Amino acid sequence: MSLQSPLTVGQAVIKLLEQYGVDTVFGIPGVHTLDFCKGLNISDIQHVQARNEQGAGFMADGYARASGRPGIALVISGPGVTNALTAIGQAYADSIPVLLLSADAASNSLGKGWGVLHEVPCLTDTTKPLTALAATAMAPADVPELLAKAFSIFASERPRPVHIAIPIDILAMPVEDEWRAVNLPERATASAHNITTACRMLDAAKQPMICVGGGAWRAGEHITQIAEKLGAPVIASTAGKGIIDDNHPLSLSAGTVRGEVQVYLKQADVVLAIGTELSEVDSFVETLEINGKVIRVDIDPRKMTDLYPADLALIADASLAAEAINNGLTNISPRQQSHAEVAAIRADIKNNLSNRESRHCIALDVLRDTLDENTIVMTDICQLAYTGAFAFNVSAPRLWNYPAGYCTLGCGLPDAIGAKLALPDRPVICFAGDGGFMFTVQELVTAAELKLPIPIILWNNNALQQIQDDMAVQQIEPVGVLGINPDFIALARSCHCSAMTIDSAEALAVAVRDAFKHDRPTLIEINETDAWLDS
Ligand SMILES: Cc1ncc(C[n+]2csc(CCOP(=O)(O)OP(=O)(O)O)c2C)c(N)n1
Ligand SMILES: [Mg+2]
Repeated sequence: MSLQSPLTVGQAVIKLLEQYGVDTVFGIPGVHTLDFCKGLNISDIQHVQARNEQGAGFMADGYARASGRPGIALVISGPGVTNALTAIGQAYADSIPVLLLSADAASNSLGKGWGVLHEVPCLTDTTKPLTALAATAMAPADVPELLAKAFSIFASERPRPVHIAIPIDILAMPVEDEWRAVNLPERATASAHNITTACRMLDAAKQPMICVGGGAWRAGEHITQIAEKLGAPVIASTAGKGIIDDNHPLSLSAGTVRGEVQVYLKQADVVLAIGTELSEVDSFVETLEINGKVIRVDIDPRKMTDLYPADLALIADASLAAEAINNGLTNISPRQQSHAEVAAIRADIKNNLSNRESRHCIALDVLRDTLDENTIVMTDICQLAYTGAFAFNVSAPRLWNYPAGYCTLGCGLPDAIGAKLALPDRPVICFAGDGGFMFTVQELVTAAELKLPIPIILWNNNALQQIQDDMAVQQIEPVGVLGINPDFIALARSCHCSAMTIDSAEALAVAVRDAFKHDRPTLIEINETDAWLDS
């Protein structure tokens, strides 16, 4: 008999996470998570102390968004979960694999309303609508089974978040047997028959077009070859930006939002939509006008019959399907006019920029020239990011991360922290507006503590500008959009960061270059009305 006392469930969970390859968890501990903390003490997993669980959730999202590896948020029951839920909503909307691991009240109290600490009568009911799975472990043996389910969903299904809640009495129970990670299943591939049909339809098309979304992020090489074989222009969702290089002559970048691109899409006779919902958040119209036949490739069968019913439905992993389609397309002459049409649309977009968008472009051009090509951009929800979606070229997927799906303010900085921790050798930069930045500004302290060299481009227009603009369109006098701001420079410095205001293009380039050499984040404030942004 072993003299060593068995691990508690809380400790064994952490050891099992290690087996699944987890190296970092983001959270804030509480009296309910002490058994998890004991586990962290006997593991190599780094615990990152966020300053609010919403920040922890976004960091887990950013970690997963940048790397493709599941991000883990570890929180207390009740407020820990409800604070993190906004970030879980973001991961749900954009199909990002995030595990929300929480404590729960003691199992004998669940659902009874005794008023125990951090009580939510049924905690997983709060997370169910925003997760692929939300479940409470009611015995130690439930825990490895639920974790296996979580990692299996991440590996083989649409990778949406999972919430596992473990009551505090269960967390403290001994684990007598040894928990082992399971072998994870792979994603499905399409039938040979459907691949052949897709190839025939594309071969016969007079004006094929391709729409790519975040689900296709590993399929870039094959999609680029399909586009070249067909001479098919490619339109990306914001999540799909860079899957084919934005600089490619067939790329319309994440241009769905532009009228110029929407008009062009109407003309296609076959649209190959891969790993994309074609959702409203990318176009700002409820339903795009698509007159051609639609071939949809999606891992989620429920997408096939929604706003864009598929004429041909390939329920499959995007990379596997794209590879098979690419291999099936032989002896095709590419449509010749597409290059010139794409160039003309991109020129039109440039000529039709609003004054505000032109100001964004001046700064974005400096940033593009200054940043390494492999820099990961994590944006908050702000007008600078809306313009960047079609005007800031990236050459690979997941370099441009603008979480348009849930479109929640405050994601930028904590997402950048998560990305930097997932891929420490890669430069990571954050773009934020003055309004959104305030939602999670306290995470500056987290980034400073971790000595992360993240430049934060703060686009300051002293307004919730997008909403003020929306009000102006409807002739509504501004309501709640012009509140005062803090002194951002003083605020950042008080959070142990460097900070400066920019007054020229050269100063911006120098500030960004220097920021990557620092042992802390640098807040770089750009005032929208400054003269250097006049074109
Ligand atoms: C959590 C949340 N609350 C409210 C909104 C609505 N909203 C969308 S954009 C926006 C303005 C954001 O202001 P800022 O970050 O300064 O960016 P700007 O529009 O000025 O570029 C608001 C309030 C939202 N998207 N998310
Ligand atoms: Mg603003």
